[in-house]
Amino acid sequence: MLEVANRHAFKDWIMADQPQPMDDDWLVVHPDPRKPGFVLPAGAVDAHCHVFGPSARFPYAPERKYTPGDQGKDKLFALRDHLGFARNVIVQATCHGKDNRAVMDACRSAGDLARGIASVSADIPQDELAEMHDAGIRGVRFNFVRRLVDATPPEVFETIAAKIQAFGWSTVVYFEAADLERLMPFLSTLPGVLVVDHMGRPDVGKGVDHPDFQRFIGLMDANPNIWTKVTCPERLSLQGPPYDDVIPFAQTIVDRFPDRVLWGTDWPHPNMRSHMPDDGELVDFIPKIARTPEQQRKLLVDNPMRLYWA
Ligand code: 0GY
Repeated sequence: MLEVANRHAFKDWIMADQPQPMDDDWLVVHPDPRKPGFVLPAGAVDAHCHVFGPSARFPYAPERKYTPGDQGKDKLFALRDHLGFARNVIVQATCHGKDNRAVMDACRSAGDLARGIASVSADIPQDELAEMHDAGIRGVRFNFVRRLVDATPPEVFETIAAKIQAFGWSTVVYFEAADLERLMPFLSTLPGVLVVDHMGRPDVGKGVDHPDFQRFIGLMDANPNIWTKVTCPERLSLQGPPYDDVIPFAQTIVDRFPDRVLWGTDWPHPNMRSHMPDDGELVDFIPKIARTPEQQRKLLVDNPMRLYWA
């Protein structure tokens, strides 16, 4: 009974004032994510999620490439509790540009239960980085996906990478598989841990043996500072739910690099145009890619805690 009551309470909450994205060709969040069948290990971290606004308080950036509907920290934290996560790593979404106030505010509100990843300019002063660190920021994101951001000169990234070393932060990098060959030499020069979003976005239609995916595996083999998020089957799948075509890719990475993988929901799923995933179903994808309790504990607890809470 309680379970059903909780579920209804959650649905009422998530549906309240459901904002429409201002870009009309993508979808709002799933209205009624199911309670996952997979019970997450104690202390599990959703290590890739976002907050959108609310825009009245945290306006979207003028240079954004899409305009979402507001999905603020309260809804993120309600989803965290509903799914059974203990913590979040909130990644600055491109719609907020380099204004990190929404992420910092969410981190401050969560206390020790959230960390943030920021987007910054090369001229950011050290005292602003220190203030971000106090708020819970533990990394920056370098985005190479041209539909999301204008191109950034490599020297800008190099300057930022040098500045954040004083804080022990890591760097999240987002690119698509076809760009890896050109990016590899540059990535290899960056200091500190690099966390590649969504397995480098392989084209799953090509199979795990394709040179593009093997190049990514080779990069992780060669460079122990490179981690990856085995995330976003909903973006990578050509088949749609339950995303079986993505399993071999994520399984390969988890089996080979169990100590350098992270997992996250990607809620509220920016730019999803094909379908809006059920976050409970995404959680139920985890045991298909991390098949032993040990792999699951590393993926969901040990690795994110070591990287973001140490
Ligand atoms: C993701 C993926 C996307 C968007 C962003 O910051 C963003 O806007 O990351 C995307 O459109 O592929 O990881 O959220």
